[in-house]
Amino acid sequence: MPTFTSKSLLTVLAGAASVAAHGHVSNIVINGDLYQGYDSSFNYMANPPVVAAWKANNQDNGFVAPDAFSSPDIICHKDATNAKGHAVVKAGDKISIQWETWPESHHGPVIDYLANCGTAGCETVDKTALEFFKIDEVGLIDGSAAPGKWGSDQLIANNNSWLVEIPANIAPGFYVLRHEIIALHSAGQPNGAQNYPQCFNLQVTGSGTEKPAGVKGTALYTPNDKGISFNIYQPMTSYPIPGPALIKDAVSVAQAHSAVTATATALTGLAAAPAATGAPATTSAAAAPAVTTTKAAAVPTTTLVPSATKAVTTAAPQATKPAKGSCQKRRAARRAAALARRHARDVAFLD
Ligand SMILES: [Cu+2]
Repeated sequence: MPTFTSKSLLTVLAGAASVAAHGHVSNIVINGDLYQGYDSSFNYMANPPVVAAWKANNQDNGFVAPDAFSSPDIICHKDATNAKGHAVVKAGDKISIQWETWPESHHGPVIDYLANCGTAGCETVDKTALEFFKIDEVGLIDGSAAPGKWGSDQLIANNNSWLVEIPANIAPGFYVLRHEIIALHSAGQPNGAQNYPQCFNLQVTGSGTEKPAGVKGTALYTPNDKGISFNIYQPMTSYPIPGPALIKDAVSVAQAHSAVTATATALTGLAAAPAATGAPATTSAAAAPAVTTTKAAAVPTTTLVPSATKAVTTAAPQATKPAKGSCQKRRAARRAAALARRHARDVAFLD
């Protein structure tokens, strides 16, 4: 790992933090239907669109560090608030999660969880009460040559997208999908892992009966977990993916890229999903998710629509600016700035 002592160099790098190529999820695709993610431009709109994605204070595409694993920030990213809408998916169907970009240097596992929101739905649920169960995980794929080939590398190779299947036996209802990449490029240092959780509200349809037990978001990880404190700059034979064990019905799917055939609008409220087939409202009646239909069969070859929703972060992240007169806030800001500097350095030199 390079060490830098030049103050001016650090200053330059700190400035790079706002333009560094980190990521967030720009949309999800279910049976060809594209549901928009949360875009930071929504923060400046009087009437932002209702989306299935949770809002979070990660305009800098930053991360949650291990020292925040017991804070609510780890649940759905910093200061996250409930998505106002939800996407509809039939149990057994797949969701393609599209990141706008992901830096190659940020090697690590890709993990997906669900948490049931109960009868009140996910639009108002208290996030600290959610209990997440794991439905998908890909960690180290090949560790023969450091820093190894990881789930994150598979994601990049798959056009920065990740395919996850909602287990067919999951009971219908409202769920939060918590999708996460954990970047390990600095994880050999204390508090060095970087978690990038992203949340979406789902209405799962179908006739499943399973209601797996889960773990509160603030209890998913600890800073000392073997898969959190981990050095990737050495040959590796295995990697212990952190978090609870996969549920028994979890399905491992081959990564593929979903074609986009329509743009869907997030639904609101607690009404039953529109079509008995679980097909989203915007697709035609013929678009049953069965693979036998000719029209809607997912053909994982077409390139995704160009991301018109790509976030442009021009302003430097000001969230770290301390309020006047608060010692504690100033200390937190200093720490955040130090983290941002380290982050910028990581990207500049490891990318
Ligand atoms: Cu980073």
